[in-house]
Amino acid sequence: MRKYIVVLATTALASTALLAVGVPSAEAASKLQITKVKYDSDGSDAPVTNKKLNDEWVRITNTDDRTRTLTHWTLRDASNHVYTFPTFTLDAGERVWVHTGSGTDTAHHLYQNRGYYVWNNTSDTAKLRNTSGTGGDTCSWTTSDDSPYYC
Ligand SMILES: [Ca+2]
Ligand SMILES: [Ca+2]
Repeated sequence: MRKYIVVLATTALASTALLAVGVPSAEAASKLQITKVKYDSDGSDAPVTNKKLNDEWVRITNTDDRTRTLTHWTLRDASNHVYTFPTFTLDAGERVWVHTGSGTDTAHHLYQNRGYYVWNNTSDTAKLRNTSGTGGDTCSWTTSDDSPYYC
């Protein structure tokens, strides 16, 4: 019986420690959030077309009340395929869609100019990082679904 109680106490301690680690991090404090991801473009992946590549995207929202800069920030997948943002700012409350394929960058649409899909259809993680390689936001998914995924 005594051993049982000790185990319970240890488990409680471990849970508390985990909670403490999970609380306010730079990530939670980020004002630039990955809010939506369409990781599986409509229809079959093959044959690959630029239209389908651009139907694969990550949406980033500036949740701050002031303009935020994304210049030279990075967006990467779990396999470390890295996209580096060009000179770019996002006004308060605005959103930008980062498409996988090619196109002309605008105030709300950026293009990674890739020749193949980058976000896995079954499971993957999108990581947004600042110029120091820290902060930003992360979004993970583990289900196959061609509907946009809300992070
Ligand atoms: Ca995909
Ligand atoms: Ca598909």
